[in-house]
Amino acid sequence: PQPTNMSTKDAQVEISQLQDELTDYGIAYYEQDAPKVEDHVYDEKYARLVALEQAFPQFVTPDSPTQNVGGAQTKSGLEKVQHPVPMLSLGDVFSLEELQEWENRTAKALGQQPSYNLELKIDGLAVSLKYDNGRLIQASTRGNGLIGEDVTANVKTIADVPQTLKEPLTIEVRGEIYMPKASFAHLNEERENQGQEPFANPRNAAAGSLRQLDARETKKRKLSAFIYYTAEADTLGVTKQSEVLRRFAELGLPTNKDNRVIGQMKDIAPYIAEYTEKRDGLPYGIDGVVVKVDDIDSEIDLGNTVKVPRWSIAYKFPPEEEQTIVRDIEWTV
Ligand code: NMN
Repeated sequence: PQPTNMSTKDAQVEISQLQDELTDYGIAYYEQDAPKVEDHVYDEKYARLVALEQAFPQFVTPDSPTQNVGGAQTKSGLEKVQHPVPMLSLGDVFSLEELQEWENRTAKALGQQPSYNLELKIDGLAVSLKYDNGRLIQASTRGNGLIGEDVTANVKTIADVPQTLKEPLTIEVRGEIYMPKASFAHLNEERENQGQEPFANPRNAAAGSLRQLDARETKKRKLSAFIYYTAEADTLGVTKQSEVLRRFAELGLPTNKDNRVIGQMKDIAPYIAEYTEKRDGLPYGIDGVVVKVDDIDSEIDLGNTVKVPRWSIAYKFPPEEEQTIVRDIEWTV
């Protein structure tokens, strides 16, 4: 039933049940790198919980998955790292109509129609990299957004990630560590040959590989990276997200070159169509398109909720037919 047609009692029961269920899925996904359900199942339940909590805000608890960035703060053996600027999650939408609603809210809050930078949503996990005078000094996972795990030694084995920037900058940058499709196929084949459980998808394989206690193991896994964010654009001397990406490339950081600036939201449709088509042929997995307000001052004006930025949203592709994960689900239940 529509949340608005529900009795308070029924809503309370369903909200509490969804909160528990999604928390449980989150632990398997973020902490154990072994999801119990496919992403679209999680996303549908999450969207339902958001709708219910909106209609019955009295049942929003501080520990609801809608109020928390999901992720392990530490795996035994990995040190904890504090994020002075929280690492957030991203809101998502599943249709052009929802994108348009998001754009309406954004334009209204800004009092004008902004330009957007479109980026591919890489199916990996977020990391923070700290450079001091151009030297890589720390790498960490997102964790719960405030506290993540120290994976410096592991990240240093990733060929794409420069140990030294081309300019001696002191800056924190963020991006996605991912496992290319070829590495993923190879790794799973090897695991199956050794009687180990294969990873459900490249994202979980990347997370499992990055969160190793022995960096030599990470090195064997052939991870890659795309860097896409900094809260310190002023250090780079630029004012737009699209320029941040260009500056990253100048610094020698790996960036994805498929971004595009659009002047109005309706121009997103051809981009989505293009990458829906190109998706299978890309050497890495993508699960959607990330829309970011291009102007950084506007981003700062819009700010963040406790969980997601207001200046960015992910459009997620419809689920793919091929279901490698199904077998894993049968094993876990
Ligand atoms: O929390 P972030 O990194 O923003 O990622 C959210 C994404 O992670 C969503 O797209 C969701 O589909 C996925 N996820 C999947 C599961 C699962 O059990 N398959 C659990 C938690 C998050």
